[in-house]
Amino acid sequence: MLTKALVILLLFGFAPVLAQTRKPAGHYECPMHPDVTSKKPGKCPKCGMTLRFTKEKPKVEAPPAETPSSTGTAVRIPDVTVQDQNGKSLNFYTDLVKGKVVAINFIFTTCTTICPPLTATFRRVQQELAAQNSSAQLISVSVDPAIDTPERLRDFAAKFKAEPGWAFVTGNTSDINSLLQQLGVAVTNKNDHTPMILIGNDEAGYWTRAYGLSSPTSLVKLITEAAIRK
Ligand SMILES: [Cu+2]
Repeated sequence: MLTKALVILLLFGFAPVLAQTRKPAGHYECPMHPDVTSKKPGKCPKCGMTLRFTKEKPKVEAPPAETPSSTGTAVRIPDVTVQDQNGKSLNFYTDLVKGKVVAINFIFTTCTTICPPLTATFRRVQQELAAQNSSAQLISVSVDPAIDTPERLRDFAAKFKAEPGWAFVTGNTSDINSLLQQLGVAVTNKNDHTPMILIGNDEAGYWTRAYGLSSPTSLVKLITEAAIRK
């Protein structure tokens, strides 16, 4: 029965199948360049990263039409409860993002691949921002909240000589997962996490994405550009 039904549905194309069974539709997308999409797996022609399967977002999540952004990325920052590296409880949006210029990256402390260079890059970004008297804040969100306790994040922050103005955050798994999801960086396997950085000016409603392993100078430039948006 099922096979016959499938054959019939295949004959009539995929659209009716998807509509009738609500199977998740999707496409492959570059974690760095969401405008790069493909029906097949492959690599991003812009940055060479492996394209990631992305479920088509339900229509209800469509961003409000008036949201301005250079990349067309609408970012709504959830106000979930998080803990920083000092064990302080914070509301992500209200305490860390509201009214500020921020750069956010995504890390986990036991990562042996891209997190150390991502964090070292952020460290240099912080130094360059300080040299320019910038008030931009840095945020590193753990994609492994079950393991990354505030204590672990504190050690990690110390290892990379993070200065005040750089929050390392963790929280309960469901809060962090919903945060990652809404920021568009959720992954099923933490080892596949994105080297993407989100740079935003909350007051201006301006958000852009950057490759987290770009040169610190080019990231600082993007942050400075975000800061002067009105
Ligand atoms: Cu990593």
